[in-house]
Amino acid sequence: MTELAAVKAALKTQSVETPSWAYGNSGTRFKVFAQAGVPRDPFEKLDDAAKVHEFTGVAPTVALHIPWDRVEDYGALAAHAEKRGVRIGAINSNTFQDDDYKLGSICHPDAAVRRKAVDHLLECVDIMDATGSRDLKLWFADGTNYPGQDDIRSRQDRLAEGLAEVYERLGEGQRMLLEYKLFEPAFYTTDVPDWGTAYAHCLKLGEKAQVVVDTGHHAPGTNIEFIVATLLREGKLGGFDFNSRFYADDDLMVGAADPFQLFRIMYEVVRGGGFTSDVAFMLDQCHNIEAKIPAIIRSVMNVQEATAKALLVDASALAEAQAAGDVLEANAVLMDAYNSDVRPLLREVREESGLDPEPMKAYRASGWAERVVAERVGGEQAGWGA
Ligand code: AOS
Ligand code: ZN
Ligand code: ZN
Repeated sequence: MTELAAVKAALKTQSVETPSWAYGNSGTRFKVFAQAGVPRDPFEKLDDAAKVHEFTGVAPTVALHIPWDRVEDYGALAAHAEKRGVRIGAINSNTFQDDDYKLGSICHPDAAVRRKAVDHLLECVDIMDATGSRDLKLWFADGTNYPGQDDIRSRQDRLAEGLAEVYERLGEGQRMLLEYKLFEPAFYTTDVPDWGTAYAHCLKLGEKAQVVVDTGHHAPGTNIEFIVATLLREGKLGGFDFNSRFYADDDLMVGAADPFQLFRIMYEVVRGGGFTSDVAFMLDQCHNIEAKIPAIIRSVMNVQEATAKALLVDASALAEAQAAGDVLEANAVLMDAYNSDVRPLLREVREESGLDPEPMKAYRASGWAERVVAERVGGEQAGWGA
């Protein structure tokens, strides 16, 4: 296989998971702008996600969020997904939208609230069983706002205890993905604020526990690709929540704010063998002012473009320059790949896969947007910004 053929083959195996909540209405705490034609239930979210897969060819799984995607029969939901040509991806838990969780969920000082939170997580594993989902994605809004409000160490103990109970419940082939976030909604301490804390808990729990890197969850200036390289080295990178940020957890389209950072991250993924391993490439975004399905198609394409550039890095030229201590040449090798226009290559990849080379145009021409506006009345709010 030529090098280019290998790059194309790799791009054809790529898969980007789209989140159910990105298809529904969402907003900031100031306003939710409702859009016409948005899904009215989880089944319709899967219909939209199937469109993204149909036009990109690389978005075969859809992350669910419980309770936003709660249904009577999860088997039927999974069957509906399959009928549309997609599968259920990660199950995202929600231990933050209930009055009981004011002081936290599995780190809460009251054992009864902790019980309720853990029970919810166990229910999410039941849903994984029913839908065939592999990953339980955990993000906790737990933390404190004021020094002295609660005991930092005791909260870590409670976290470890709750996670261990859920870990024990995981079945064969199921994983627990623990996400960290620097701050928000808590502002003084956050119980899983960084990759180190997430890593420490996952290490103790065992092999099925892995860390999730949400690209919007770091302090400005954090070198995210270094974190990615480190977690991959340790075999603890479970996946990504991709999105863009300018300020904090902005949840804008991945690759929109800083495509160079996305390239650097994807380069470390490729370098660390993460592209061919079990790393889950998920989007975690909300489309508050832009049309949702095209925004998700654009996001998937942005990940593809960054991946293509990362795959194009001339590894032997880079290694040679690095070994020779040729700083400028090593940097030039990386920048050459980044500055390549990979759009023609991706158009070819799509054509070879029987797809339209231009997913955005093909989606617009499909008439799906007009059809759902006519058919769906009274779309759902995703949950964010409610
Ligand atoms: C919250 O800030 C996190 O990014 C979560 O990953 C996610 O957005 C939420 O759990 C959606 O289900
Ligand atoms: Zn996230
Ligand atoms: Zn987030």
